[in-house]
Amino acid sequence: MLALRASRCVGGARRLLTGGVVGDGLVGVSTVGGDSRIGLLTLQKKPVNSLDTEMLTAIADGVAALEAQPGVKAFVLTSAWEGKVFSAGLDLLEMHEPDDRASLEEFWTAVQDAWLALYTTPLATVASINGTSPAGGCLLATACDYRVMSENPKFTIGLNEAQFGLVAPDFFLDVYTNVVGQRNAEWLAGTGALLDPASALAVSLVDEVLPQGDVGPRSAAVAEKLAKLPFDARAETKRRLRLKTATNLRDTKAQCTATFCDFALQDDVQAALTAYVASLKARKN
Ligand code: CO8
Repeated sequence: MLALRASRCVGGARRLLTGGVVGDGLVGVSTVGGDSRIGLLTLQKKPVNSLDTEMLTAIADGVAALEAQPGVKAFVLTSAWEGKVFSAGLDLLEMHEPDDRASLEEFWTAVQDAWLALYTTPLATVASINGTSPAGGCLLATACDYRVMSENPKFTIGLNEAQFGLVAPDFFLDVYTNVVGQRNAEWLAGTGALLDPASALAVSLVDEVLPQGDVGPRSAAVAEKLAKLPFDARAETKRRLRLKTATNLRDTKAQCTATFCDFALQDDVQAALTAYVASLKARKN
């Protein structure tokens, strides 16, 4: 389990509020500006915070470490790659030509467990979306209680799976629908739309859009406000409101994993992944 590194934040309050690497793990666990009530979970896997099995496990462990830390009431989820990417989503290489079905099952279980950890934590959570956030990145953000996004129009957020021949799994769609509503979810996920920050705000996919430099401080301020509420009442209200969506996944984890593996191992799905991975490489050149 990751240890909380509050002591390493000394003199680093401003840096921690504005992004930056914390420690040497895939995920940094610390506190915001030395405030022991407000945790900071920093995604810091090079180069784009893609979510492979190891990263997903580190996220679940990071949430557990913050929950275990006495006094922590809320945390901010952010990326060390400020101005670039919050998370590029699930690691395409985990799904593309996997070694075997068992490794795919392990990966999908890690996706489920990381999401459940983030979605059901009794701590209050604020996503500080300081970069682009497609697909699995959007899933992480929508697991949080509040979302603050940078206004940079180059950044996008949404479930884009339909654009490249994949189907977003049920729990992705459930939480997306909870946030943007049925009609918006049908249209946006159905077309695989990635939204710029202003469009995301218009459908309540994010709660605030601010200049880059204000995103971290505002996220911390919202977390602070949430931390001041009576903890048990806020946490129990959250638990009740999220119970149905969380239970839907908890009760069907094995079936969800089997469905994902069956789907991902289809020839046409592997072909779609091959084409998409190649398009990312080609875009670079
Ligand atoms: N997984 C693995 N590698 C990735 C990913 C990813 N999701 N995204 C980028 N990379 C790699 C790139 O290929 C590149 O690798 P290399 O250096 O070896 O060529 C490296 O990371 C850096 O990427 P870029 O050069 O593209 O970096 P930029 O800063 O220019 O762009 C972006 C960053 C905007 C994030 C861009 O990389 C991008 O658009 N990535 C793809 C994002 C995406 O569409 N993610 C969806 C993943 S799928 C998902 O989350 C849910 C699927 C659920 C359904 C599954 C059913 C089978």
